[in-house]
Amino acid sequence: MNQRPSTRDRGLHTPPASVNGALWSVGSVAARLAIAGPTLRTWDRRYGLGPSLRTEGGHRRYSETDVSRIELMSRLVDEGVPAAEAAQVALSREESALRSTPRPSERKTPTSARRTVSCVDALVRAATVLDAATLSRLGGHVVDRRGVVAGWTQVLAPALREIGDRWAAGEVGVEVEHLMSERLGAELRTITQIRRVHRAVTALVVMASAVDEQHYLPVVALEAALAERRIPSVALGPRTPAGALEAAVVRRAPKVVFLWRSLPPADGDVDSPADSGVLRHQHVVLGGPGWRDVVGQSQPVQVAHVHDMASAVDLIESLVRT
Ligand code: B12
Repeated sequence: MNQRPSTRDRGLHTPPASVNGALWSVGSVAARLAIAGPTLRTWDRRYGLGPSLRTEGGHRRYSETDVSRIELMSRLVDEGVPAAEAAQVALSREESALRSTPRPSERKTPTSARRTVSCVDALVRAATVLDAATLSRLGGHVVDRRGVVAGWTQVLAPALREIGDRWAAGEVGVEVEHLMSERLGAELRTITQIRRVHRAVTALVVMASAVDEQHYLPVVALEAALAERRIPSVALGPRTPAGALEAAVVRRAPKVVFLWRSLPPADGDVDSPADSGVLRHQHVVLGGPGWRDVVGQSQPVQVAHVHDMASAVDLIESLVRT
């Protein structure tokens, strides 16, 4: 608190000039963001989410960065993030990242979409700065509140796509992808654990990623989504060798086998599950863009290709319930 500017802006919506840029009173921030003044004071007292400056008389004076933090807090609370957690996210956000966030008036999107955007933004930023705690908190919150299918489709997958695009553009390193998958995967596995369906003797579904396929998070998400519907499954992991998958199928006799492939096989060969002799009694469901070469081929086993999480869960549920 080095600066103690004397201001007379109480109640005005336009901030006074200061050596540090614009400063806003509680009333101005309240009017600008449509948040009650007492709420702003509570957030300051309870969570330390307050102004950088006070006048000599002790009145709060918010800088543009302070206002951006309050605005992020408000959006997260609107989304349903508990206030204490929202405050931690807002306080941990770096100043440069806050300033690049468009204001609601600049977004031209409806409120519900804005809430989703703010969660995607917050996840992307947390991943970019390798903020593991925020990734876990927000990721967990999103799937708890929205459910796995909606949480994955509306928030987690868009955030992952954005990080993938930033990796492809050379803006972030692969460690960001690793940490993000690790933290989100842990939160999704918590859902599966809570439902305890993995303890069931019968695994109705066996899932894996294809033999040379490192991408696996969609399988972890699908496992959690099936657990929400109380459908027990066994997920074998990334890069599952064909022989291991077959052994699991023989042992657990599932009704459905789900296989994920993000990338086509490196050697260009089509590793169609139809090549497997043991999959003849199962429904085979393929997910991910890497299977495109298999599609359209005549298959001796029943093979379906699904293109999103909701269709995958619905199809698998209908197959295991028949
Ligand atoms: C996390 C991640 C990783 C992690 C994976 C960790 C893990 N446990 O899964 C790690 C770091 C290991 C990794 C490695 C690699 N990755 Co990577 N990775 C990703 C990232 C960011 C998310 C992957 C993911 O979960 N995707 C699932 C969802 C989020 O993707 P989506 O596009 O929305 O999915 C579409 C459909 O699949 C479907 N869908 C979405 N969810 C679900 C769920 C179900 C059940 C179903 C059925 C459908 C479905 O809807 C979408 C619309 O079509 C993606 C970015 C991306 N766009 O996917 C890159 C991405 C897939 N990776 C890519 C690459 C190049 C690699 C590497 C080759 C190089 C690298 N980055 O190091 C390696 C090697 C991988 C290998 N040989 O297997 C590229 C692939 C480009 C391409 N098509 O050729 C991507 C697209 C990044 C990019 N923009 O360039 N990766």
